[in-house]
Amino acid sequence: MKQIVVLGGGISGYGSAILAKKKGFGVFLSDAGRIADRYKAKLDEWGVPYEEGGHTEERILAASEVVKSPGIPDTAPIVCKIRAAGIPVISEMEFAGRYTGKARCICITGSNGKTTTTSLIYKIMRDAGVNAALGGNIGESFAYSVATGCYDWYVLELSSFQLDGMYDFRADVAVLTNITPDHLDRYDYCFQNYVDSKMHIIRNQHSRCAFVYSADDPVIAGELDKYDMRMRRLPFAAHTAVASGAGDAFLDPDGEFVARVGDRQVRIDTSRMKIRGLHNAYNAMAAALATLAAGVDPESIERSIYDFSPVEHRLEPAGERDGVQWINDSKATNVDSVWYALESMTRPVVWIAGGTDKGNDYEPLKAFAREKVHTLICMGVDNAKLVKEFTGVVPEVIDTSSLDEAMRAAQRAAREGDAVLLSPACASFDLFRNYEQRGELFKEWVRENILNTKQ
Ligand code: UMA
Ligand code: ADP
Repeated sequence: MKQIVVLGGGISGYGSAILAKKKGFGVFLSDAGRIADRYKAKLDEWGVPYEEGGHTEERILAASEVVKSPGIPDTAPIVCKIRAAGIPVISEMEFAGRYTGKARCICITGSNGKTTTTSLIYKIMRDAGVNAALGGNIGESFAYSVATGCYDWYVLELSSFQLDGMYDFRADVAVLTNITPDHLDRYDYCFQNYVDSKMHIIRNQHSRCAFVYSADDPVIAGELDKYDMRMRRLPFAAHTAVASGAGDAFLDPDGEFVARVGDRQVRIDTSRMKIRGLHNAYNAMAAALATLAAGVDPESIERSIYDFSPVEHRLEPAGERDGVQWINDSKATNVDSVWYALESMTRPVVWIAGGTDKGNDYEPLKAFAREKVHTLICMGVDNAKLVKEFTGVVPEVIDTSSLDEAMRAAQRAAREGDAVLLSPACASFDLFRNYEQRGELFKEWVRENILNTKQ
């Protein structure tokens, strides 16, 4: 009997293990750390043997194939040993992709905009009555959905870590939002390695598949000639002229776009969308093209796009009082996402940034900072770099070391008509558990100290 070993007992791992069990393989799950009680309960329920607190080499090296959780780097000693033993290592996506039957997949990747675009595509599909599941780098795992449900479409957000272990998997519709530097620590600090990983999204695509991508992105443009492009190419753009026989989308300077696939088209006035900014116009164009390619009715797509609200922690309105708007963009953990946040601001800005710097180059943010930001509040354990970079660029730079201190400074600095924007450009691990907690605490502070106080 084929023996599957699953490395990692988080969301990805327990889903893969349950799927392996369901498919009748011998299965063993191994986690170097602790497995959460809720995942253990699921593994017990399905009768999957597991270990935690370490990897037992003999059992792991007896595997015919290993399904590796995406958070485990290739440099982990156990992974090196598995490879040295000649045992294939695949990702959860590769594994689950073998058992989807006739279902088709829309797969979304990119450095920024994955979750927003994936959620929008999923909403469009569900609103149109399509039997679709959501998964990948968001929500429940793909493998768990395949094991426990029966769907016609899977809408999958894919991180580069998940794309890395995919070989035979094929995305029927692939969406690539953009490629800018991120996660370089997992790619030998070589940007091209990360780019190659993102481009795996089009692996194995044939002429009936579709590839939706940003034609404005110079990195993607530089990659296209390197690949055999038999699929239908569906570019979207706001700056670069696009004309693809199969279909395309273009945002005109008045903020309207037409997305066309074959002879069906979607027309959107982006000023009527609930998600704002150029980046969200890109995300909406990508979603429109992907769902047109999947055969959804254009009118239904238009309705869903207008109805779609920002995903939590992504330029999420957190409330308004005394003419000051508070905006939670805690998910902006890199420079490019902050660029789009500042780009979308139509009011003077009090900008809260900082956290764990990932070797950021802040230069691209300086033009918008000069134009729109009157106060930068640095919120982190070590703000020296941010303070140095923006002193002289922004009229006022304030150094703080806790959320409460930062929020009080923001409250003092904000004037009627301003926006207070939390868009950190940094990871959250110095002061917070993760970006979600940072965003939650921001919103809670606004509720308690701004919205729920007496006038
Ligand atoms: N572990 C080992 N051995 C090791 C190292 C870790 O056993 O050598 C164990 C840990 O103890 C832990 C488990 O591996 O119990 C964690 O695995 P994981 O980090 O892959 O986390 P999962 O809970 O399985 O979630 C993963 C994705 N996480 C990462 O890629 C870091 C989730 O994306 C994804 O939703 C889920 O699989 C389902 O596919 C999250 C994420 O943060 C949202 N993604 C990154 C991002 O968006 O930037 C890429
Ligand atoms: P991801 O899942 O790729 O991290 P999200 O949709 O969660 O993407 O958005 C992450 C951050 O990037 C948010 O701050 C959001 O406002 C910003 N963002 C969203 N879409 C784009 C885009 N197309 N280009 C650049 N930044 C974006």
